[in-house]
Amino acid sequence: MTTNRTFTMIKPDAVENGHIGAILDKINSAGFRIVAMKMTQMTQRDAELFYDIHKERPFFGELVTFMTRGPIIAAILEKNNAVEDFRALIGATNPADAADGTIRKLYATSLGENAVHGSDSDENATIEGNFHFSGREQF
Ligand code: FUP
Repeated sequence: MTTNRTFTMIKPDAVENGHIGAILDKINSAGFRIVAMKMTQMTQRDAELFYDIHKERPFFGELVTFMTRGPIIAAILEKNNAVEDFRALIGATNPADAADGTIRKLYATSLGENAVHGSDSDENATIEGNFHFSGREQF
């Protein structure tokens, strides 16, 4: 398993608000190489599976509704220490707690609509990348 990759989504709020370009610029400027990228829209089933770990949480329904309401950018990123460095770049889950200069501080609107996803482990980076990019694509 590679340990120098992470998986991200630019979520529907950030796409709607016109932040794709600015967020990709932050990602590139921080030294991440974009290995694979696409614009797509998650189905309800996709979102339920992707966030299966949260299915018992009270916000699950809202999370699925939000993540399916418009297109997202899904991407696999490469850099040394990718998972940890990307989590630092995006900031805390709640933008109110995110450090200055982080992507969520700059572009997220709320805890529920927080602009970007970043994998929380090497294992999940692989699972989530495979979820969005089929084995037919080579990268
Ligand atoms: P993160 O790893 O920072 O993306 O955060 P989590 O995996 O804990 O949560 C996934 C998504 O669920 C968040 F991006 C937003 C949503 N969420 C809520 O809406 N309310 C909460 O209390 C926690 C998470």
